[in-house]
Amino acid sequence: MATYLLTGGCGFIGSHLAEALLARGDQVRVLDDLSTGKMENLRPGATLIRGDVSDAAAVRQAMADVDGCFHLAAIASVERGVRELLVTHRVNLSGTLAVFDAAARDRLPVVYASSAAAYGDAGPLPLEETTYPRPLSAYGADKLGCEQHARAAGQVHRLPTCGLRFFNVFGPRQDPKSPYSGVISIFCDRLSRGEGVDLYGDGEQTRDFIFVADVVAALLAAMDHASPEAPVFNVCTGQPTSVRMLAETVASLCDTPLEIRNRPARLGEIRHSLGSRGRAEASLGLGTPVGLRQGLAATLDWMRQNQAPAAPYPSSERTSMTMPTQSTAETPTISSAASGHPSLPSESGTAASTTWSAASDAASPAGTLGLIR
Ligand code: NAD
Ligand code: UD2
Repeated sequence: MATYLLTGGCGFIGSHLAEALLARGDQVRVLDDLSTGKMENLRPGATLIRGDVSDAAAVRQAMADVDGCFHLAAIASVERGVRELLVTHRVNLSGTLAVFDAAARDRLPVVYASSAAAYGDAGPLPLEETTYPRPLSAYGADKLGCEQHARAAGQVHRLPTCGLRFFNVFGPRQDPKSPYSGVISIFCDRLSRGEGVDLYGDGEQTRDFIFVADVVAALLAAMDHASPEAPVFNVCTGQPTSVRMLAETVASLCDTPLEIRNRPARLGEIRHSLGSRGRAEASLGLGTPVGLRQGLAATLDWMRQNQAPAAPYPSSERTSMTMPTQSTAETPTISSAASGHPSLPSESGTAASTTWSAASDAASPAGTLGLIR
């Protein structure tokens, strides 16, 4: 049994990783400022330190006595990086440096989230890790910066790291309501309600959509590959899907007519994004990724269980679950999902549950794929 610091553990991907670590008996300490993460994403059994990853003292404190760190905390939005350059840079690059600095003291292994955004408009497709990156956004440039600093920390401090370039990740718990939501969460939310969807541009742009369970499998495997050589791996399916095809597939799974509202193409968008799985398959030993339809069915299944208009608890009980607000990270607030929130609702809105798959297994065939491998 190991103890891991998981930054961003109240976010979409982090909550699934926490679940997988806890299920195999590891201890999970989460560092999260709850800026985009949610308290209800804190998995029962995990401990939360509410603090800012760019606060070096808070990170050092959170890193005490752990065996390694999964670093996922970031402002995961290209658009916010455009509007709030210095804020996102502080979290996305300086926050990663704070993690590397704290880990370097004891040479603790760090697995961190990079992004396909580091490639920008590099080519040709599929993108290999050896492709020369050409980021198009500050977000992508900062993620590439994390990789460069990982290499430098490996050379200077012998810090073992492993970077994962996630492509377009989707699955249960991805928030469809934020202005930065991923297209799959938006389409699943709208179409499962019988509403229309917006299509930016001609809809023929393609993405490499990867289900969150496969991302978790890559994160777990990467911990054994952290090294001072600072390896970097794509986390992708190698399968392109056009946005129009995606809309049609979700509509057919929802058994609803597809109403498309055509919108102008987003500025600065990448036309095609497709990764090569070769290096990750060879080194991390990853299996065949979950198919798009299967992942979509699981996502829709979760969404239907969470779209009920009535909240699972009366608002007064929800208020009691809220963490005390804190203005600085110098005195991080610590709480435990198990002891502090014994009645955290499961995503099905029923009794507390430690795993998402337990609720969904019974509810749909898609649930049989589970999230933990
Ligand atoms: P998310 O927004 O759901 O999770 C990010 C978490 O980090 C949240 O819980 C948030 O509260 C926390 N956080 C943000 N700023 C923080 C700060 N200053 N201090 C402490 N915690 C902070 O996003 P996600 O989709 O789960 O992304 C996880 C990681 O994966 C990020 O590093 C992101 O850049 C990367 N990534 C995601 C995708 C994707 O498709 N979702 C693609 C490429 C890379
Ligand atoms: C994703 C990541 C981003 C970065 C980038 C790497 C998300 C949310 N964003 O940006 O953080 O890692 O990949 O290259 O995962 N679209 C529609 N209708 C909608 C919403 C989106 O047509 O309602 C289109 C959009 O114009 C784009 C595609 O769907 O062509 C995917 O959009 P996205 O926001 O899910 O992700 P992307 O690839 O822009």
